[in-house]
Amino acid sequence: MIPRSIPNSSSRRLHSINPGPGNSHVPDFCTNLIGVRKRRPGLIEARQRRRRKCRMVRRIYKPAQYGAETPWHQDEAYWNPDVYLNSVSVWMPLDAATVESGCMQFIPGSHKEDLRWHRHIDNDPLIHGLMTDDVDPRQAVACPLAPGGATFHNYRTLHHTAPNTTDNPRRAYILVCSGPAKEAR
Ligand SMILES: O=C(O)CCC(=O)C(=O)O
Ligand code: NI
Repeated sequence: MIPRSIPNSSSRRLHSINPGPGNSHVPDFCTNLIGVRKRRPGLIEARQRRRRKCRMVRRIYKPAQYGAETPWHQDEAYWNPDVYLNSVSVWMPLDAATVESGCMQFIPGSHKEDLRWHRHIDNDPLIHGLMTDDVDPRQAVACPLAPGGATFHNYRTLHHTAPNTTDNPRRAYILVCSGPAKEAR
C-alpha cells in the first residue's frame, strides 16, 4: 500500500493549494463548515453523507507576475478517505489560461494508478499545501483554455499549474463533485 501524507485534522477537508503569498484561495464551502463545526460536532459528517452531489466550490487567484506554482498533486491526498473519494473537479478559468499564466497540466492515465506519496510544501507541516515528487513532468499535457472553458479531473489525476508570469491575473472557479461517502455505498 502506498502511504499517504496525513495532513493535520484541520486541513484534511480543505483543498487550499500552495497558500503562500502568491495564491489566494477562498474555500466557501469549507469556511461555512468551520462555522457549523463549532456549533455541533458531527453535523458536518452527517451533512456530507446526505449531500451526494456537489460538495465544494473554490476560487483560486493567481495574481499577475506573482501567482505561485501549484505543485504536482492528486486531490485525493487532501480528502478525508471516509467521505471524499470519487471526486471529479470542474476547473473553469475566468481569465485566459495559458502555460505562462498557469493553465492546468495533467499526467494522462494517472487517474488509473495509486495515490502517490505526498509531503507538505517545503516539508513544513504548517503549510497546508501538499505535493508529490513521484511524478515525471515530461509526461505532462498542458490544457490552455479561454475564459469560460473547462477541464475535468478525477481525484487521482496528477495535476499542476505553473506560476503566473504574465501581466494578467489568472482566476479560476472550481466545482468539486463527489460520489457517496464510503459508509453510504
Ligand atoms: O488552479 C490551480 O492552480 C490548481 C487547481 C487544482 O489543483 C484543482 O482544481 O484541483
Ligand atoms: Ni488539485
